[in-house]
This record gives sequence, C-alpha cells and structure tokens, in this order.
Amino acid sequence: MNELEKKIKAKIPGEDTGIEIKRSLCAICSPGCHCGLDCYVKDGQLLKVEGTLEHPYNRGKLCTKGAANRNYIYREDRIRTPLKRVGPRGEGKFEPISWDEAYGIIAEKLAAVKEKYSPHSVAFFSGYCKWYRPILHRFCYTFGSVNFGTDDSTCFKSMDIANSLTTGAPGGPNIPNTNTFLGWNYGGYYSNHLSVGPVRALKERGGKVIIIDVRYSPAAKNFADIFLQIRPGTDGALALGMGKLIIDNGWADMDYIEKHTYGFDEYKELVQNYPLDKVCEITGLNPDDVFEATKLYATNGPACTNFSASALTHRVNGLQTHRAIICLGALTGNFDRPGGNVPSFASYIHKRGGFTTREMEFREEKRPFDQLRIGETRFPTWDEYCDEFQAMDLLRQIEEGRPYPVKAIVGFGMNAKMFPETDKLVKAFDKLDFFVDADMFMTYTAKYADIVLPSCSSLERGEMKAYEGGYLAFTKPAIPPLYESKSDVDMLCELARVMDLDDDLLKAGYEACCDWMIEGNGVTVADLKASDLPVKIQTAKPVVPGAYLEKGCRTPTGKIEFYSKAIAAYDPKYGLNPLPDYVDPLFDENDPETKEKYPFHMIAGIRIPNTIHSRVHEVPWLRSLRPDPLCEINQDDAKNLGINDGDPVEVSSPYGTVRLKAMITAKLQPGVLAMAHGYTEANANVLVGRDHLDPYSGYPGFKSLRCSIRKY
Ligand SMILES: Nc1nc2c(c(=O)[nH]1)N[C@H]1C(S)=C(S)[C@@H](COP(=O)(O)OP(=O)(O)OC[C@H]3O[C@@H](n4cnc5c(=O)[nH]c(N)nc54)[C@H](O)[C@@H]3O)O[C@H]1N2
Ligand SMILES: Nc1nc2c(c(=O)[nH]1)N[C@H]1C(S)=C(S)[C@@H](COP(=O)(O)OP(=O)(O)OC[C@H]3O[C@@H](n4cnc5c(=O)[nH]c(N)nc54)[C@H](O)[C@@H]3O)O[C@H]1N2
Ligand code: SF4
Ligand SMILES: [Mo]
Repeated sequence: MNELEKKIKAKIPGEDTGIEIKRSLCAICSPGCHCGLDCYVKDGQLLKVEGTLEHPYNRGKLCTKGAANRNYIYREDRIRTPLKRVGPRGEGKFEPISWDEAYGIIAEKLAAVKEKYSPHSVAFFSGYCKWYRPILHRFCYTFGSVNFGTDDSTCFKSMDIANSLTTGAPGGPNIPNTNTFLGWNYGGYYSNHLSVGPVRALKERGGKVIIIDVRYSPAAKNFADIFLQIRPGTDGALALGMGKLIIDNGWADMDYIEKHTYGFDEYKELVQNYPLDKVCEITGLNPDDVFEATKLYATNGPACTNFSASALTHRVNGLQTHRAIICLGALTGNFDRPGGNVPSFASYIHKRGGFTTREMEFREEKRPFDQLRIGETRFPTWDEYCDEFQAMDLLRQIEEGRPYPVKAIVGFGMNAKMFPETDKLVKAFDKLDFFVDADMFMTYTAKYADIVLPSCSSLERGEMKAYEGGYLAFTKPAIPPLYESKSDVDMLCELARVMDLDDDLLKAGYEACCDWMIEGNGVTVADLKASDLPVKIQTAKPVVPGAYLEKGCRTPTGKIEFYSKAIAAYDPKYGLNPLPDYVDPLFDENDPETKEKYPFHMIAGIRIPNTIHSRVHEVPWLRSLRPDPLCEINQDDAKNLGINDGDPVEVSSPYGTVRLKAMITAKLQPGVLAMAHGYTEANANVLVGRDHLDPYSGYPGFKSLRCSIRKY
C-alpha cells in the first residue's frame, strides 16, 4: 500500500485523497436534537461521520445511533424508485415506476376520493420525522382536508396540553442556575444524551439531585442523592402527596401562590386525600424517603423538574399526572424563575430559537373548517389544544366510516406499529381506496401501500433547522440522493404542481416556503445556505425568567391554574376533573379475571441507546449491540417462573402475544416487565388495546398494560 492509499484508508481529508468534509445534520431522532454532522465524502460516497465540533448544539458529540449514520443510510432495504403494488397488501410485491407515473396515479386517486366522498376522506399522516411537516400540513389544508395527523397523537403533545392547561407555557428545567434537580422520569442517558452534561455539572458544583424512576437508571446510579423507585404510573399520587407535605410543613411559597395562581384552596382540599401512608401504599415507596425528597425539593431551591414527552403521559392517567407534577413548581414558586422551570416557545418545528417564524400562519392561511377532524369530540382537551386529528381514532373511523368515511391515506414515514392493535389497523387498510407512503426503507407498513415513494435521508437533502441560542441553519446535501430517492418536500411541491393545487407558494418550492416563513428575521435561505454552520439570528431574544408571569399566563385566568377553568368548561358527560386528581393507571383493566390472568405490569416502550422506535432495528451495527428483542423481568419473578436469562418467552395481554427473549435484571421491581417497541417480529403494540386511552388527551396507555409471561 503506498502513502496515498494509506491516507485514503485512514479517511484523511485533502486534495490528494479526494476526501471532503461536508456539513449536514443527523435526523435519526427527534427535532429536539438533530446534531451537526461532519460527513467524510469521497466521489459522492459517505465514508464516515463525526460530530461537528463547532456546531452550537452538539459541539462534536454524537450518540450511538448518530454514529451509525453511514450504516443507516446504506441499509439494504432502502427504497430505490417509486413503486406500485402488484401483489396483495402486506406481501411486499411491487414493480418500479417512474416519478411521473407515481405522481399521475396519486393525483388521480386522490381526486377520485375527493369527488366520490369529500376531501376530508383523505387523511394525511406523518410519522416521527418532522422536518417536512409544515409543507405536508399546508398541502393537506390546500387539498381541502381537515385531517392532518402525526405521531404527536402519542408523543409530546399530551405534556404540552398539560402545560397549556396549567401554566399556559412549556417550561424547561433551567439546570445551570438550579440548586436541586428533580429528575422525574428522567431518561437522559438513553433518550437525550446531551441533557446529561448539565446534570453532571450541577453535581460537580454541589447541587442536589432527586431521581424518581421505575428502574434503577444510569441517572439514579450516577447522580441521585435520593432515588425513589416508584411503582409504574403512580406518580400522580406521589405528586399530590408531596403537595400535601409542602403545604402542611409550611414550605409553600404563599406570596407566589397568592400573586400567580388560581384554585389553590381547591387544590389544598384535594391533597388532603393523599396522606403519606396512603401515598406510600399506592406508590410502594418508603415514607422517610418521600419526606426527605419533598423537603429537599421544597427547601433547597431554586429547584427544577425534568419532564418526559412520553414516560408518564403514555398512561391512561398521564395528562393529569403531568399536571400534578407541574403544580409542585407553582406551590414552591419555581415556575418562571432562574433555576426553576422557565417558559420559552418554539421558533420552528419544536426548537426554541428565541425568534419567531411564521410556521403556524403558513398552514393556518389554508385551513378548511367545514368538517370535524378524525377523533374530534372524543377527547376535548386534545380538540382544543392540538390542531391535528387524534390518530388513536383512525382505526375506528376507517372501520366504521362514522361520522364520515376515511378512504385514502397519504403517509410520510407512516409506521402502523406505532398504533395499538397494529394487526387490526393493517387489516383496515383493505377498506381504503388508496394508500401512498413515502419512506426511506421498505417497512412493514410500506408493504401495505398502493404506491411507495423513496425518500432520501437528511444527508442527501437541504433542510431548514432552528437551534437554541438564536440559531437557524439551512443544510446542503452532503451526498446526492441515493438511487432515485428525493427529499420529501420536493415530492410535495412537485405533486402540488401536478395536481394543480391552488397554492402558488407550495408550487414555488421548499426554499420559497422557508423564505416566507422566516420573513422578518433579517435573513433569507440564500444567506443561510452561504454558511456551513447555523447562523445567529439578530432578532433572537434570550429567555428572561419572570417575564412570562409578568405578562400574565396564557390560561383562561391569566394565572397558573391548579384548578383548570378550561377543563371545568367541558361538558360534564366527559367526566373530566378540573383538579389534577390521581386514578389508577390500570383502572380499565382491573377486573378480577384480567388481574389474575395477566398479573404483570408491562412498560411497553422503554428507550435503549441503540434503538429508536421502529427505525433502526434493521441497521446491522446497531442491531448487533442487542440482536434479540428482550423482555426485562425482575430476578425474583424470573426465578419463581423458572425463567433463565436468554430464555425464549411469550408475553401476552388480552389483545395479543409477542415472543422475545428474557433479560433478567435487578433494576426492575418485581411485578413489572419492560420491553422496547417497534420490532416487526415482536411488536409491543399488539399487546395494547385501542381503547386503553387517556380520556383527556387520547394518548394510549403503552406504559401500563396488564400482561402475563411464560417460557415457551
Ligand atoms: N408501545 C409503544 N409505542 C410507542 C411508543 C412507546 O414508547 N411504546 N412511543 C411513541 C412515541 S413517543 C412516538 S414519537 C412514536 C414514534 O413512532 P413512529 O412515528 O412510527 O416512529 P418511527 O419508527 O421512527 O417511524 C418513522 C418512519 O419514518 C421513516 N423515516 C425516517 N426518515 C424519513 C424521512 O426523511 N422521510 C420519510 N418520509 N420517512 C422517514 C422511518 O423509516 C420510519 O418508517 O411511537 C409511539 N409508539
Ligand atoms: N435511544 C432512544 N432515544 C429516544 C427515543 C428512542 O426510541 N430511543 N425516542 C425519542 C422519543 S420520540 C421520545 S418521546 C423520548 C422519550 O424519552 P424519555 O422522556 O426519556 O422517555 P423514557 O426513556 O421512556 O422514560 C424516561 C424515564 O422514565 C422512566 N419511567 C417509565 N415509567 C415511569 C413511571 O411510571 N414513573 C417514573 N417516575 N418513571 C418512569 C423510565 O424508566 C426512564 O428512565 O425519547 C426520545 N429519544
Ligand atoms: S440520533 Fe443521536 S446523533 Fe442523531 S440527532 Fe439524535 S441524539 Fe443526535
Ligand atoms: Mo416520542
């Protein structure tokens, strides 16, 4: 091997090696992340990735999944061309067609459904990928359908609604200025690696950490001054019990309560029902530990609380649990103060850049109002605070055709395994006249589509992206789109032209749309594209703690609402409680027969570092880190059932059965099982009933299910 060959093998960039570093971003996980990537490229091929050291968000760091980007984009099952189904749904037989033919079929089929039924009979759905959503949302509205839905029906929004009802604003933990971090369902090590650094820094400067988790998590091990290993889904009772302790011990900030809150007297009365002994009976916790944790939180302020987009809200009591936890911040005066939970609003696709874009107006100006969305009137708080259909009602409406039929789905990254009773949903696809799905990979769900469109990855496209600290970026493709794949937004804008939608902006293309949305911020897409790194936006304003309360909360009373006026206004037929009371997370599965047959409490959907939903189970390197779907079980339970580590086990619920391997652990409590979701061969969601839903948000109770387990 000569010197040059050695340098090429070592992937050293330079003119001689022909290896260039091109900047892009990782879009494998949520838009809350999207780490900057240095892509090492030679002859249009990606050789390797590293985190971008100068990127204001990740500063060079990548997680396990991000490090696997090369393995991810070159997956064997990448869709190469547009495809038309030629076999039965689900079988996976397709023939390649041209883009023109694909657009022609889509235009014709959607027009036919619009004509025969109505535009609302076409549901537009986006999976976890969010970058193209403003375009898809507007496309849906311009087409004339009210039915735009996303994975928000299971993620983030329930927490967001609880915030809207209680404080009127999302409030992230201000860890750099805090004294005590209440890590309530804090999964940072596995779910958001960049959130760990500030907690470590807090510990290093002598701050205190309380961890409340069902598992002995890495955060519990590394950071906890007090660790409360709580019974799954009983957090609402704990929060109310802590509320009572805070009031009874005189730790409440009465001036703050007087000035900024509404409904304190009613709340005070409610928490009388949660004395310490009762709370410990429900939660399985030790009274001294609960007392000490509460005292630390309430007296060693400022204190801030971590919120999870999913862990607690994936329960049928989730929204109210979340409200009960927010109320602790109101009781102790920790909402909107330095070191507490400080409100800030999104700039663009969930990122809080401190500047404003016209993302909302972009879709609102095309919004139709002449029909109820799918699921509308079933979950009133969802209806009021979320402008999407509640996808947990999609299966019912396809099956029943009430109040009107759903006859076509336009899916972008749609994953049926996200939905409870997945098997019924894919069966219901047979009732559709048309289903088109755009994805990077030939997924389980894409196999049910009539037309499949090949999407390219973030490394193969240009994308607008906001970042905290006042940044905005527009990436450029690091490599050309593989095969005949395209960027999702280009597909939508081209389709808008083919369908001749009444929308000049969409027809003008993605960059024109972005320019429209960022107008008023002193930059254009061309300016952003001129930089390889995110650009500092001059209109960005820093978050000033206290400013939000000063203005008045975005709630009906303008105050933080212990007692929610909005909930009180809903029709009593819904049976909703304006106070954040606790109910059992299995209240709808507690009949004696079900209890006996399915004695375990399953958490279906834990996060582990090497998986994300359904998306990377087939990435060879990531899969090799955990080759089999595993069900975690406590060591004593395993012993009693004669289960050894690695044994094949069958897990059943009243709705279905999955087969996995046992992983024996001391980190999980007896009586509790846990598994990751998204596997095709062991899909957690066949265990979940479609009506096991939070009556406030419509969220499925993924994380509290009754199950049985046996060796097979
Ligand atoms: N049992 C259980 N179920 C759960 C959860 C749980 O904890 N337990 N979690 C819930 C939560 S919080 C969420 S967010 C959802 C997530 O559920 P999904 O939205 O279903 O998430 P993914 O599996 O990431 O699926 C997204 C799809 O988008 C495709 N994709 C990736 N990049 C692109 C792209 O650029 N363009 C297009 N068109 N497609 C792309 C992927 O290949 C994949 O098929 O799952 C929910 N479901
Ligand atoms: N690696 C990886 N990262 C991800 C994802 C992924 O699939 N894989 N998904 C992304 C998405 S879409 C989301 S929504 C986020 C969610 O990410 P997180 O909000 O961090 O959610 P989880 O990791 O499910 O749960 C957080 C912690 O809560 C604990 N927990 C579970 N149930 C309970 C309970 O009843 N009470 C208490 N107190 N604690 C409980 C879990 O053990 C865990 O330690 O993760 C994102 N990041
Ligand atoms: S998958 Fe990992 S590297 Fe990629 S954006 Fe998410 S946190 Fe960053
Ligand atoms: Mo999520």
